[in-house]
Amino acid sequence: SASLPETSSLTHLARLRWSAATAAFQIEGARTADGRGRSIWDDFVDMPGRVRDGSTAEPGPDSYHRSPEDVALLHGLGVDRYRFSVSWTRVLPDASGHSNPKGIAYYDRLVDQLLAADITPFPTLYHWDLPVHLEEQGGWLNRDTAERFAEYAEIIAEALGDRVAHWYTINEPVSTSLQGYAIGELAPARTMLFDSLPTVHHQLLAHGLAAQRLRTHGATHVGIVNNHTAVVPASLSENDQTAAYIYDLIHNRLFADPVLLGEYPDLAALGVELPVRSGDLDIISAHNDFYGVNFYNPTRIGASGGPVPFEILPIPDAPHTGFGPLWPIVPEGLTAFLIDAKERYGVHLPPVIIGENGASFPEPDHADGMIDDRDRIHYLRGHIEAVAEAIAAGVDIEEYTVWSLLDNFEWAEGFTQRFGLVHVDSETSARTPKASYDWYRALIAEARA
Ligand code: GBH
Repeated sequence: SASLPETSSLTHLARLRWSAATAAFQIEGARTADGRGRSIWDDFVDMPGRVRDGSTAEPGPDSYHRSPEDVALLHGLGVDRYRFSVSWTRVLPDASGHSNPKGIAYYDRLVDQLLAADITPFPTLYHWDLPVHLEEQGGWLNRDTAERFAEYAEIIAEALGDRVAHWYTINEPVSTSLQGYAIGELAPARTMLFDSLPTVHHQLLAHGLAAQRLRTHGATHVGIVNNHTAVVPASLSENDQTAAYIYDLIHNRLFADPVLLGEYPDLAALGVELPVRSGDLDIISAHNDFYGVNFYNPTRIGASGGPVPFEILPIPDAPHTGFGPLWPIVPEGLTAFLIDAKERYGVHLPPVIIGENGASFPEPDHADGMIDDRDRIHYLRGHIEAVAEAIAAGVDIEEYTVWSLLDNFEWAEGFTQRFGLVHVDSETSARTPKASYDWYRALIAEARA
């Protein structure tokens, strides 16, 4: 079960960079250490009943105190790069005004530790942890948040830009807009449905403004990272096809078109308008050194008569992850998405970076010896082969990243879902590499050979 992809696939993967990912709120713990300010995720975890297991992201991996262990694990894997995120409220506890030297020093040390291990630091500026101070002023509904974000980008680039040239700006704006502001599954837990759409434009504007600042501090690799899915209509009926069209519009094109083409898709089908000002789209589309794609699964869509015109359906007979039947495992969906993107965006598609790909399966809370996570190995092998297929079909792909290096705080699912190559005991923070860790290490070595 632990076999590597076939030699023909490995040939296509020879020039790929390899990485593993985490995010600040999911791994750092230490929510009040050294003057860190509160984010919307602190509020979310403190609201009773919001997080499945009632956990608060602490201690979890406690990477704020254990980053040398993380870097040693990355070094053992042999990855080229590490995707982590910077906590806005460690850097600027109140979102503006005074920066916090102790918070910045944590990332400063992490960057030095990575460089000493010959790993390229590839931070994400924003992985969902908006300062509460800004949410109180409307959060991503408020255009001013984009300007505050650019100021934060400048401060962290001033601190790290002499050593860091690779940056993701914003992680999955679609998740923040849809899960955070439209249906309330994620922070800030608002239920505005389509009234949440200004949050799309303001996050994309924030990406564009931050990219400008990063580049003035020596950044050479700057891009956004969007969550994408291959949309499959439930049937050939006109209603299902229309529903699938709308889902593709709001999940994929709404976030990719402005970044890659400098224009929003026609939203007439939704009857909404975005708060776009003259010049915004030039800023949003100006710099794409790469295009970040997080991919987990395809999405089968049928028509619905409810408040939203579509419904997500299981894919009959597909195996699924620990999240259940709505999370089918269909690696061909990744190849299909990548080839479609190349056809849709043509010369406007820069090299693609797979910024996240991975899966959660039921696993024990305590690791008595190595965890034989063959389901995860199977998932990863399938998706890496899918990347090889896309490369063979002519898609320019620069990097593949596993979500996640570590078992961590899975947002509203708390510690109940495990995505790591490394098992983490959420009480003791003890790290134990799983079988998938050894498998990924062998794959990276083999692909380079
Ligand atoms: C990403 O969210 C986030 O960027 C990251 O912080 C998060 O931890 C990660 O995905 C995992 O959820 O993987 O097939 O078991 C994207 C939304 C929703 C995608 C849950 C993965 C679980 C299905 N995620 N989904 S599966």
